[in-house]
Amino acid sequence: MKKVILSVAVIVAMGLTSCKNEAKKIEETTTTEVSNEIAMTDLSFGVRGNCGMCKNTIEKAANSVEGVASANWDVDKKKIDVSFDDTKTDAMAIHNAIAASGYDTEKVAGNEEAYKNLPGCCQYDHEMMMNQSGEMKSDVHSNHDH
Ligand SMILES: [Cu+2]
Repeated sequence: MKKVILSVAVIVAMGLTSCKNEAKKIEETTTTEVSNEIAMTDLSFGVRGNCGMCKNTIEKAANSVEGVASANWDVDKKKIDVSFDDTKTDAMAIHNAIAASGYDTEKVAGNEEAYKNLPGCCQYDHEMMMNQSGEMKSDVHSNHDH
């Protein structure tokens, strides 16, 4: 009789253990899936510029860097949002590419020669504030993104 009780206890214990193991396995699988997603680094920094033509030049420069997935410069905020693969490039490479096209970033001053070759309307003020809130704009064109 004692033996029967003991074996029942063993079976129950085994059952509990296997349940626990299964739960743990599911948890591990989920974690692995998350870390397997392609890791894109999102970066925002200030870039000076005036208009839509500047936007094209700045974004083209950023996109020319290998590993950059997307670049979006905001004319009101004087700020760029870049998404890139950090196994292929880094933040400084993007700053340098934009500066080489003639535009000042937070970290790198724009190339002078390239700046002089920009269309007149694009020759932005070197004292311009970067990373603006976008609320104090005096321009009639409003860019509704909400
Ligand atoms: Cu411009």
